[in-house]
Amino acid sequence: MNELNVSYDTSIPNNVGLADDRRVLKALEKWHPGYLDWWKTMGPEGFQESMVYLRTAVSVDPKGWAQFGYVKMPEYRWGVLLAPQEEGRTIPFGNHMGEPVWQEIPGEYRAMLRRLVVIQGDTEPASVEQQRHLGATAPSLYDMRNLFQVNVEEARHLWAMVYLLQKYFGSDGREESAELLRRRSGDVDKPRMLGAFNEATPDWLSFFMFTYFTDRDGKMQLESLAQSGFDPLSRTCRFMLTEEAHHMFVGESGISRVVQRTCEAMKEAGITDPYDIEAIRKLGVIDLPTVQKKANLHYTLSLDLFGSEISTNAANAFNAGLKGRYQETKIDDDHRLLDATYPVMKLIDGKPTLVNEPALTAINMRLRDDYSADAAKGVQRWNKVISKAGVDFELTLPHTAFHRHIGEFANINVTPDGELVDNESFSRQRDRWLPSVEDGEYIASLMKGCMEPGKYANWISPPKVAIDNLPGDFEFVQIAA
Ligand code: BYC
Ligand code: FE
Ligand code: FE
Repeated sequence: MNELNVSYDTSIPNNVGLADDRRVLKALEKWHPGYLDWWKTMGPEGFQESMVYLRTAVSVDPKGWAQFGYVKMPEYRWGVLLAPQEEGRTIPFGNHMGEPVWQEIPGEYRAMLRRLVVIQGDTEPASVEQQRHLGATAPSLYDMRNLFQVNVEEARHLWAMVYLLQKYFGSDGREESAELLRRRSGDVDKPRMLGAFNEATPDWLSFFMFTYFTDRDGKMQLESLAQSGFDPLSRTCRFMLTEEAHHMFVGESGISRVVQRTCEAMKEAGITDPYDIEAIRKLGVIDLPTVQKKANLHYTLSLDLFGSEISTNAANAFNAGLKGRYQETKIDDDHRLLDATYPVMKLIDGKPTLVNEPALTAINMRLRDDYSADAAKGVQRWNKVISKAGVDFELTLPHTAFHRHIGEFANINVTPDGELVDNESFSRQRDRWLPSVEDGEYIASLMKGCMEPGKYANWISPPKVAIDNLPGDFEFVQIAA
């Protein structure tokens, strides 16, 4: 079998030889109906009968892995795809560094690995649930298509983790796979596992922020898991990363178009003060200070996803060779972190201060730093749009101690500039830093579906380039009557 190509000789497209792996095939076939039920009840609301112009993975060859075409979402071919096995790959870090990678799970690491796979798997359907109401208010057919593309691919990422569970974790894996379909984002009794995945994604500005900031946590975590000594996990994450790039593009270009449109409208109306919120909102666009507040919210919720700055879980996973660092193989050190230190942000005398800590327990902090640096790049590009339009305003990322619920800064109040304040002072100023109820209501008032090919809602610019070399007025979704 050519493992670059996907075979369709079973009900589940795959490049892992499922046709010859009856046990796993059977387990997945048993899981499939429950999955489809989940998709129909918790996936995108409405539009399930519409033809959506989606890309589907048909190969894992980096050149030309996807094929575009109209599909009804429930008929999307969710497949199990692993990047090709690398000949002679060795474990790139930790206590087993230099040993050949594992094709089966070493018994002593089973529980740790299962936890990582389950947490990763849990986020994927969670995001689909969070975004399920957005179709009806899409600002264009192009954006609607992007939403649904992200949704079907996150759902495929669930398949990716469920495959690992079913293949390598026996009856525990089957039980976990069932649980992944039972938990629900935001549910009081059966919530999703990580904080950010139980928050609402109430409007399209949040959707763009989520795909920019939270999908980027996905990128960083997948990059770290792609380093894994457990080769099937590494290979599955490597392929997921191919899809991930588009999710972050949707977020970055989405915010860019929002910002662009606001600046344009201000210019046309002769408004120069970006803080003249009343006047700007009369134009039916989203004022830049509100964009900043949404960024503050989604960035900080995403920072929480990196866990505590100091973590023995992270150290154990690193030592075991299960989860590495971002671009592990490109880092110039011993890859075991025997004596290394890393600067960790801590609260000292009321000030967030960098303190050297053993690098091994500071793995989460390091990944979070790599994330912040990566996230800052898009913010710079948004600022270029603003300055080019001649508006005097700059978007920034808040201090990493601001609005945190996990780790060193969970129980204190810090301003976006990194200054420690008391409860009362924080509450008084909260609405200047984070979206207020009123901001939410204003944004909600703009959210009306715009469903004619080539038309875009007033609060967002058309894209400079759409997808698959198609023009912006292409009928990206053929809405079923
Ligand atoms: N919320 O040692 P600690 C994606 C728990 S996103 C709730 O500080 P650790 C995607 C933690 O579980 C990527 N609980 O942290 C994006 C632990 O509990 P237990 C998802 C939290 O373990 C968009 C305790 O606190 N993938 O793919 O070093 C759309 C102490 O933990 C949170 C992964 O995350 C939280 N935020 O690091 C779709 C990769 N943070 O076990 C998809 C796999 C911590 O003591 N996961 N806790 O009861 C991991 O590597 C790690 O579990 C974490 C946490 C990085 C999440
Ligand atoms: Fe994903
Ligand atoms: Fe994603």
